[in-house]
Amino acid sequence: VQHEELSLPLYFGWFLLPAVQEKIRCTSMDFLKTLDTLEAFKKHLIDFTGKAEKEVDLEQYYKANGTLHCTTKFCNYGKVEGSKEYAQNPAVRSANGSVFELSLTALFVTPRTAGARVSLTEEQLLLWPADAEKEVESAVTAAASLPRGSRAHITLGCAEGTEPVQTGVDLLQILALQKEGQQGEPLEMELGSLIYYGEGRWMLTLREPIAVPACFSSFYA
Ligand code: 2AM
Repeated sequence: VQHEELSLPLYFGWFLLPAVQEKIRCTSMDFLKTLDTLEAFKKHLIDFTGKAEKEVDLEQYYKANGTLHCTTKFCNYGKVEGSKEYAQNPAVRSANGSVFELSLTALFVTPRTAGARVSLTEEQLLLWPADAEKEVESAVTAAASLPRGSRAHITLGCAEGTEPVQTGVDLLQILALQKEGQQGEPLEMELGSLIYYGEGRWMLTLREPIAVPACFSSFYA
């Protein structure tokens, strides 16, 4: 047991199986390519560039970082509060190495991050830390009191200089705006309906959720 205490990982999460990594990256690239060419998106380009006339190539804008995964608990090798308790949770221990089916229900971008929303099942919520949403509480998200698991996502890419932890924050902000009813006309696209939430925030809710097999495990850098 003592040995285990010393070996807390950087984080726990669901790791997409190799066969679906490529598929999701393609779906993501297709989405970015389509978004890039939309008149509605071009109208708000300044959100991304800061300058009216500048162009942006979304496919180059976000940098991919490693294996696609959905973080459950960020532990930072035990430096984060609740890491040890999380690692010792019987549900977490018994899930280690098991394959789950994650449901991706939306794709979103902001000037900082690109991600996929993951809608967790009751069984998957057993592996979700109780305080994950509260950690990023801001005036916006607090007012919305979003349900547990709302932060679940896969980071698809980050803009230069942005850390991946931002993706979940961006997602929670979009969901809070959504809950407040702050949204324009949805744009119907092949994959689903696209809504602009201001300040460069776009979310495409998928008509058909994408099911992806993912292995629950811990990650040590
Ligand atoms: P992500 O889950 O949005 O991709 C290693 O940095 C992984 O842990 C990344 O996947 C990252 O973000 C996640 N991460 C980093 N810092 C975090 C934090 N403070 N809270 C939650 N997740 C974090």
